[in-house]
Amino acid sequence: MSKLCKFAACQNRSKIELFNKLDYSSNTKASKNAMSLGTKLHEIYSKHHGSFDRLRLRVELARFYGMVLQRQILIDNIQVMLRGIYDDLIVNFNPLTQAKTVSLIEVKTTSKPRLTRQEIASAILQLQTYVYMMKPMLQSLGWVLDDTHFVEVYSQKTYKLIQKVPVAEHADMENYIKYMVEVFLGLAPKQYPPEYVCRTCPKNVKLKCGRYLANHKINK
Ligand code: SF4
Ligand SMILES: [Mn+2]
Repeated sequence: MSKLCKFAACQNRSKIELFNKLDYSSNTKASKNAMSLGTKLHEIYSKHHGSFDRLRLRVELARFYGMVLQRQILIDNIQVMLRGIYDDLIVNFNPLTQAKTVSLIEVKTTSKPRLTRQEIASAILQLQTYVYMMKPMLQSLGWVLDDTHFVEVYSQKTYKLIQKVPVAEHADMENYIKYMVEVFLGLAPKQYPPEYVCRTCPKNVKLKCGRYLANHKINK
């Protein structure tokens, strides 16, 4: 899911990452450490957000739909399979109405002071895709989705929450997924990001990017 949702930052990068087996063995030790620290932080995060309702709902979801959630949709005769593991959720309680609603959480970790605009855009799209994917599942289990969900960004240095972005449900997710599919199939023109975005693109992706190769000489 996170590869698909890089679409919001660079359409070409998400296509390359989704449809190629990329060799990440050239990743530096530092980036590997950052990745495993990211995974660890995700775990620490979930342990500290325990409420009874949250745990109950997580267990119900896993029991009925499995650990890896998936939803199949048919768009213009093309089968699209969304698959992924959501990060977390919170169950909100409104004492006035006694109503409980569910907000989904997308957790990101970073060693930088903040995520870039493109990284936030990808995280928002990822969260909205999970909202779209999980809405019928939550409804079937008798839960109501809240209007607001959150992207939470944690520092890999201090473990503190450094950014919290409220996110609404996507207005027309089905149409947006259709657009992504059209771009991947070459039926809609691919939009490229401004060139400064390429500075944070991994080398093994750059080596497969036509625009990058056309503009730069790369030492392989
Ligand atoms: S090098 Fe730039 S244009 Fe190419 S995939 Fe990476 S971010 Fe996208
Ligand atoms: Mn995450």
